[in-house]
Amino acid sequence: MIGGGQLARMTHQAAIALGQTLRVLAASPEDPAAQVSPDVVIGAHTDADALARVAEGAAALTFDHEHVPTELLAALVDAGVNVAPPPQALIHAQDKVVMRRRLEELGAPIPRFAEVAEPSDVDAFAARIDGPIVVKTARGGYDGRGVTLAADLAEARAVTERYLADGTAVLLEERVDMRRELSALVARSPFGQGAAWPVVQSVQRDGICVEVIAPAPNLDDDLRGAAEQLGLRLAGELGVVGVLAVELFETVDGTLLVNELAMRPHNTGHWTMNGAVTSQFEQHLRAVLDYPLGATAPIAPVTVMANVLGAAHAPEMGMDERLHHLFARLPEAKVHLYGKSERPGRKIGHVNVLGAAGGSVDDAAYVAEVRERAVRAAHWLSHGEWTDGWDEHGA
Ligand code: AIR
Repeated sequence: MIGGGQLARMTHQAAIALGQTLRVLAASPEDPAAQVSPDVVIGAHTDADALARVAEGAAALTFDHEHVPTELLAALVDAGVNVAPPPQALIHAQDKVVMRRRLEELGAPIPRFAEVAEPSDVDAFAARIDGPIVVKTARGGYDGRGVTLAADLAEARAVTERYLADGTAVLLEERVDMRRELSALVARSPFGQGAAWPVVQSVQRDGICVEVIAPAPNLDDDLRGAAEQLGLRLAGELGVVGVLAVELFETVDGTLLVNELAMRPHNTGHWTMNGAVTSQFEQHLRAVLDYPLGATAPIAPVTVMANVLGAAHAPEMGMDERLHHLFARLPEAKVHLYGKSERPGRKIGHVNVLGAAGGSVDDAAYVAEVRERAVRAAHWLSHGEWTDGWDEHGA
């Protein structure tokens, strides 16, 4: 796997159960996956020699991020490496201009967008959509990086000019009036088998996913079906091998629009580690190795995932002690820590909490209670503070 982050770390965890060993290309021995895999190549994902070394003798080569340059992937394929997903699929997760063009061709629902050759294109687009504009870099962004929700036309223009001056390709999109964000997570094997997990709702703060509710509460049956079918259809049309996340907007008038694609395990699938029969990490490996795919059924009426994000000021209490107190208070919380240093806003772990049997995901009070526990647990791990003022020593 190219990349030594948390996604590689959790894929390694799943590989063990399949009798496999995951070799990782990591930037440093401290990377989350490098800490746990016995088979690590230290190097950059932009270095052809490092890529060749990590691929040598491997059954397949896959990714924990989308940043490997296209020409290096083509060279690996030419050298006979089984690159999964293949570069002609992966390009749609690497380059938002390519993705937008292709989705338009396929008739998938997308926001209005424009490619940009010169700053005056911003004015033309603004005149066409008559509403707020989002400026996105075509490549390289994640977790809100490379995305600007421009306050006005002047800002959209200034941001675009700055990127163009740096030689960074950008695209413009209309800012969608949305009810919420959804994610359709599917997997596809080279044999052509597809599998979809229930569509989930994600909650974002400052462009970063903070919470996922699985399945999405109170989702219209037609929309649920349409989102799943769209995910499976795109996986097939694009020739995806592995997990595909289709990030969606549910608009205020009740339609779906595709926001972004990712071809790897995805934050909106972390709930599957405890909440589904097959986790996204195992499924990604099954697909990449062309095994039959696993069952995707949820095992609780609702599972809530809350991210543990590094606090603005890391708490004095060490993570070990925070974990101790968390487990004492919430024995049902399933914690996944990534072994990362705590920087503000950085994803350092997540917590999954399953709702009790007999509840319904469309029951607002039932879901709110599970969310409250998951968020409380994640906040405690980030901040060393209980959101409800609990005193861990007094209890
Ligand atoms: N990642 C990749 N794309 C989006 C995300 N969240 C994961 C990958 C990558 C890690 O985040 O696992 O390796 C990088 O995290 P950080 O905190 O070091 O930037």
